Amino acid sequence: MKQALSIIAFLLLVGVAAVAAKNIIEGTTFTPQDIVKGQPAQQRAADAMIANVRMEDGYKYVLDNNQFQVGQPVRLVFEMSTVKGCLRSLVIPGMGIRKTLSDQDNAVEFTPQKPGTYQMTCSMGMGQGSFTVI
Ligand SMILES: [Cu+2]
Repeated sequence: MKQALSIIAFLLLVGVAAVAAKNIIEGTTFTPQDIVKGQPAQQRAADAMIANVRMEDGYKYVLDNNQFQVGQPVRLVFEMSTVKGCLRSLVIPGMGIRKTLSDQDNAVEFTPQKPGTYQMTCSMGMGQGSFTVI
């Protein structure tokens, strides 16, 4: 009897582990088909392409990754110690983004819908940067 209970407990554990493994695999797998389907950014947030942005030479927004894909969410994270004054007032016209960055809120997210080259500037047009979408 005791042995039978052990076997049942063991089978239950195996079942739980199998379901957990399946969830982990399905939750993190990202295939090209997912991009084509173009799911909403919220659902695909875990798959966002992250690019870090810092200012160089005072007025250049420099991205450590500046090529993105149509349909894949992008998260730009700004290194605020390098982004001063009006350069924190960020505009990316092609993505409909106009945002004042702060130390507490130093990122913007968007999902590119069309290939092309996109400009980013400060609200006065002094700071300049760009990225491409393929
Ligand atoms: Cu400016």
